[in-house]
Amino acid sequence: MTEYNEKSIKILEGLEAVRKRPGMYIGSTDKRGLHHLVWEIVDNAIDEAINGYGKKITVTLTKIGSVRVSDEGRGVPIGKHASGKSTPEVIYTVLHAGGKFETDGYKVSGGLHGVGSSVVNALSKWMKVTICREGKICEISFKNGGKLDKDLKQIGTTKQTGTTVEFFPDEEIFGNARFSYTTICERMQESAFLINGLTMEVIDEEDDKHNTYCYDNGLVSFVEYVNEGKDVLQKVINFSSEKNGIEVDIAMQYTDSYNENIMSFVNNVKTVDGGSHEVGFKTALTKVFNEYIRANSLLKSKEGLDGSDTREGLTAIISLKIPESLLQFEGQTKGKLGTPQARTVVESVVYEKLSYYLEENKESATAIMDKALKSKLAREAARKARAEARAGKGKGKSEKVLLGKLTPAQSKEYHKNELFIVEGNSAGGTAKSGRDKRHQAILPLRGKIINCEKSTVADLFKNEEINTIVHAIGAGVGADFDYTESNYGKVIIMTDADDDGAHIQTLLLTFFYRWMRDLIEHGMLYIAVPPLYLVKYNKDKKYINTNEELNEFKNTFKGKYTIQRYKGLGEMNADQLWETTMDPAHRTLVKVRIDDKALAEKRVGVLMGDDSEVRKEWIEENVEFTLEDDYKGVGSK
Ligand code: 2B7
Repeated sequence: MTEYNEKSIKILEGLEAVRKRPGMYIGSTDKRGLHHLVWEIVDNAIDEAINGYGKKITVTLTKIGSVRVSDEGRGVPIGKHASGKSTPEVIYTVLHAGGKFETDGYKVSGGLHGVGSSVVNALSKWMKVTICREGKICEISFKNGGKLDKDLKQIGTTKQTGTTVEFFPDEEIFGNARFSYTTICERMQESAFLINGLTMEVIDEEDDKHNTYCYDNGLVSFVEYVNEGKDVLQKVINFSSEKNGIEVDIAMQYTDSYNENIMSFVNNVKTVDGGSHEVGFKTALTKVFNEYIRANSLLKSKEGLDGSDTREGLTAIISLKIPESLLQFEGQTKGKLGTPQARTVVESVVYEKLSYYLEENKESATAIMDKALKSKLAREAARKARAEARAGKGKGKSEKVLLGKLTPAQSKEYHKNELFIVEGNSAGGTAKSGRDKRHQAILPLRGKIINCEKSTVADLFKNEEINTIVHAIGAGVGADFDYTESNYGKVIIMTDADDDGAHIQTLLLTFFYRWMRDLIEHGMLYIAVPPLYLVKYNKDKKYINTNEELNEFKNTFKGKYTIQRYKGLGEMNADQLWETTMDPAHRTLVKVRIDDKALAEKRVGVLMGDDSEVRKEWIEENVEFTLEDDYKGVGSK
């Protein structure tokens, strides 16, 4: 390990740079950016834990809106730095101040690798750091974007060691956005899954609740967690190995669903865009399956299984530890592993261990192979159905029936066109009169949408509503879906702002998530937000979208007013619907995003599973959250 001393910290740049362009350092200044602050601080605590110091990290959301993170590590060094300042002052006020912080040659956690603390300080109204070390309790504080407030000072004695960082995000930068307990819990749980033995505690002082996460066999627990409530084909398969300095740890399990859910991490950082390790994993899977099927004469046709057949219903977590010297990331956001050795190592480990597993566990092997063979059949059937649909495009009778409900847009500039999927016929009619004919198409939903969580391709094609959507978008479905062929640049779900509307939203989201995921991943799926209230005062009026906004109005408005609550889209006339919900200049759209595949998977699972009580609860508590808002993310007409 590299000798760490006060001198190894380099002074490079001032914190003003961070305040000038926060996006450069934390990605954005929305809710995502706000939470990034927490991740940066927590990552330092995780690094310390992975280095072998401290097994517990606590994150507290305080009543006043600050966040406090504590670890039980060695405590940030408290000596003087070469510059004459205290080491903590340098760490928290100088950009790029960071000693080498490594174990066995690999960087161990994500974020800005130790440079994050000063970035967080720069974006905070105030920050307080408490250090327990060498028998002392010392404190240093900063205010107004990282300016020293009170210099490092001993305030007591202790036998313990560790660091506590509390900060209050600057409202000038983040507005009055609030931290989300759920978001923080989810992230801390994920870290606990990845680092065996690490205890993560999250406390919400305002709502007086807390959660603790700690796992001894984390990857297995991770997979069990994701698959909770689903029917599984076998116990979680788990194997780990080391080759050429790369450690591979994998947990996997098949469920009776039709979805593939592979997540990978490198040195505890999620590789959102996959990369060489995932390629190696998939290659091995296909090879092992086809060899097994040949050896056991399970398939007559010459043509073997497709890779996708071997991954249907699969949940897998791949976690790699790669020495820094071999690390290579690609892509705009550096979320894709490039390291070529990762591919060969994962491929050979999976090939070896999975072949062995199948030989040793015949019953599981049969269930898994059966599933893959069924997938092959379904895939071939879907391809045939699609070919037929294509051949008859625009001519066939069925096509006319299917598209009979659609009021198309006039423009041929597909990427500028928007498809509104509208709940109910009457709202559909209003939307039709209110829309911008050139670019907006209206598709009213009449019948019930099928619950896609439990359906096969065949069920899907039998459902008229789904069929109509597929035909209207015109870009295929499932493995054949190609978002570049979409007839619309935006697909917008427009429902009433009530329970039923929320249910329809989740059914539609499930469908898009399962069968047109690329539409979501390319930011083409949206949810319209109709107003909840219309208030009229003097001779003026104002539409209000949330209850908070209404309260604010009530508290600040002096004078007479009336409030009308909109129960549904149908209560608005065409002009009102256009003005409030459809007009790109004034409407609010929520862009549907998949931030976290595991969680999306879990949410969709919970939402669409058999238990309607659980579902109702979830919709009430989480629909807002599930849809992670990206307000005003609209293009111009
Ligand atoms: C790169 C910088 C940020 N640091 C140390 C040592 C321990 C340590 C830290 C930390 C977040 C919230 C509670 C090293 C590393 C600074 O140098 S940061 N623990 N925990 C932390 O930030 N938690 C350290 C070598 C010897 N002794 C202490």
